[in-house]
Amino acid sequence: DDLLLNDQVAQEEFRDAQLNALRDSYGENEEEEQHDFENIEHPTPPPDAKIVDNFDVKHNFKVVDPRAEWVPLPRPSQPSVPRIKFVEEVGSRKSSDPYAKNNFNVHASNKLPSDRKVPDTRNPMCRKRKYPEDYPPDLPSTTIIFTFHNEARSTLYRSVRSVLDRSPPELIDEVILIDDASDDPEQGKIVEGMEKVRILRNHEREGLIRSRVRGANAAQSPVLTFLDSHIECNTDWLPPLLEQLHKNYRAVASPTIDVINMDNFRYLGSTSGLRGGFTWSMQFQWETAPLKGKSAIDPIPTPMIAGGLFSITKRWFDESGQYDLDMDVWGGENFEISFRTWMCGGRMDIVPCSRVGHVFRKQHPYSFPGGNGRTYDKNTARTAEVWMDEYKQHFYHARPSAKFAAVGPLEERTELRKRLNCKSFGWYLENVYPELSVPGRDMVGFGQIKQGMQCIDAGAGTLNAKLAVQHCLPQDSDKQEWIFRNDGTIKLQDGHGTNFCVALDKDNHAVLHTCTTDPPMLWTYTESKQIRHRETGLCLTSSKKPQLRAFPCGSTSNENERWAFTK
Ligand code: LR7
Ligand code: MN
Repeated sequence: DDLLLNDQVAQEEFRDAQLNALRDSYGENEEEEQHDFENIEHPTPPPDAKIVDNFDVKHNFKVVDPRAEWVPLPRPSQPSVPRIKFVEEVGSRKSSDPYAKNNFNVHASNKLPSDRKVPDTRNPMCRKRKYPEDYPPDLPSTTIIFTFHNEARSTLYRSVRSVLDRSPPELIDEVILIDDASDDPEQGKIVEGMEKVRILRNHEREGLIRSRVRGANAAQSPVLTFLDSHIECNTDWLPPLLEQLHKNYRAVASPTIDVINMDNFRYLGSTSGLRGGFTWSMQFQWETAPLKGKSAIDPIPTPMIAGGLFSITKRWFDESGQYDLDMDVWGGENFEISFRTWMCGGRMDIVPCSRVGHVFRKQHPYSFPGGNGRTYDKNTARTAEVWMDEYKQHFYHARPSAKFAAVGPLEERTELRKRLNCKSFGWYLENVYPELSVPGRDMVGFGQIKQGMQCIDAGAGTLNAKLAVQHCLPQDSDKQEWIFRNDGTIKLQDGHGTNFCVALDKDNHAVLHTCTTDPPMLWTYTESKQIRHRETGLCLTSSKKPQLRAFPCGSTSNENERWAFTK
C-alpha cells in the first residue's frame, strides 16, 4: 500500500512539475487559476451568418437587429417578481465592466426583451412541416434540464422563456434547473414560479456533468433534453428532435447550433450541413458533412456532439451509462458520450430543422477547482483510457500533458463497456468517422507545414485566400493546421467546418479552393521534401516570402523548397 501511495505521490509531483512548466510557458501564475490556460480548447462557433451569405445563398437569411423585429409573444406565466427590475437592480451595475462576470456583454443581454423574437434561420423547406399534423401522433414528451453556475439572470431567464414560448406545451413536462452552487444562492430566483419550472441547488460545486445527472435522475419524462443556460430556442425546434427518438430509442439528437453574438447579442444563423468532429488532441471541431445524396433537411449523422444541447430518451441515457461521474467541472464528457453512444449500439444526428442559438464565448467565466488544464486532461484521459483502445496513443501524442493526469478509478466504466458489449474504437473509426486521419495510416503528414520557424499559413482562411509563409503560431492555431492526405490533397484543418484545399491560381500563387480531387488540387510530397504540384510539376517555395508560390522544382534554393510536417 505504501508503495502504491508513494507511487501516487511521485506521479502527482511529476504531474505538478509538468503543469507548472506548462503554466510558466504560457505566463500563467497561481492566483489566476480561474483564467484559461491557452491549452484548453474552447468550442468555436460554427461559421456565422456572414459566411452563410457567401456559402449558402439559397437560405438567404438576413442578420436583423432582433429588437427591430420584436413583437411580444404570449407570456408563458406571470412572474412572481417584476423580473426585468430584478435583472437591472441586482444583476448588473451600469458602471461595472459588462464582461466581468460572464465573459459576454451582459448589458447587451439585459437590454433585450426576455421574449425577443429571433429570425427563423431554418431552411425554408422545414417550414412546410407543421406540428402536430405532420408528425407521429405519439411523440414522447420531455423534461428540459438546464445546469448553471453563476449564469447571468437575463440570459437564464430568456433561455427558459424561449423553451416555454417556442415549444408545444404538451411536449414539455417540466423544466428542471440545477443551480450548481452559484455564488448567490438566489441566482435562480429569476425563474422561480414560472410555469413547469423546478429548481434544484447543489450545495457544493459539482460541475456540469454530475449536475446534469442529478437533473436526469429527478426527471420523469420519457425524454431528457439538455440545454446550456444561455440559449434561445428557435421556431419549432423541439418536434424534429423528438421525432428522431421516436424512431429509435437509442438515438441522440442535437439541434443545429446558431450563434448569439457575445458582444451585441444578435442572433445569427449558422451554415447548414455541418457535423461534429475532433482532432486527436480532443478538440471538438465543426466540419462539412459528406452529402451522400440526401436532402438538405435530413438529419446529419455526426461522429461527435458539441455536448451542451441534445435530446436523449431517459431509457437510453440510463441504460447506456448516463455520464462518467468522475469527470469534473467541464469538458470531455461530449467525447465520452459520443464514443459510447456509437460504440454501444446508439446513433447521433444533428437535426437541420431544429435550431437553437447559443452564446459562444472565448473564456470560461468560472473557476475550475484544481485548474482547468488539469481538469480537461483528466476528463479526456478518462475517455481515452476507457474507449479509445490502442488509438489512445495518438491522443497522448497530441496532448502530452494528459499523460500525467490523475485519472482516478476506471473499473466502473470499463465494466460498463463490457456489460453493454460495445464495439471497438477501430470499428467506430471505420464506420462512423472514416474521414478522421489516423496518424501514419492514410496521410502523408499533418499539423504545421514548416521551414524552421516559418509556417504555411491560410491567410484570410476564406475561399480564394492567398496562402502565405508566416511565423509559426502555437500549435492547433486555425490557420496553420493542415492535412496532406494520401489522395494528394492538402486540406486546411481550421475547426470551423470549412472545406478548403491548396490549389494554384493563374500566377502560381498558392490559394484556397473548395476541396476536390481534380488534378489542379493534387500534390506530391517528394523524397527531398518538396511539395510538387502534380498537374504543372511546379514546387511550392518560400523564395518570395511572405508569398507562397510555385516555381519549377529546383529553380530556387533547396532550403526554400523543403517542407516538414510537425506531426
Ligand atoms: O461547473 C460548472 N457547472 C455548470 O453548471 C460549469 C458550467 N456549468 C454550466 C454552465 O452554466 C452552462 O450552462 O454548464 C453549461 C455549459 O458550460 P459553458 O457554457 O461554459 O460551456 P461551453 O458552451 O463553453 O461548452 C460546450 O462544451 C462543454 C463541454 O463540457 C459542454 O458540453 C457544454 O454544454 C457545451 N456547450 C455546447 O455544446 C453549446 C454549443 C457549443 C459548441 C460547439
Ligand atoms: Mn455554453
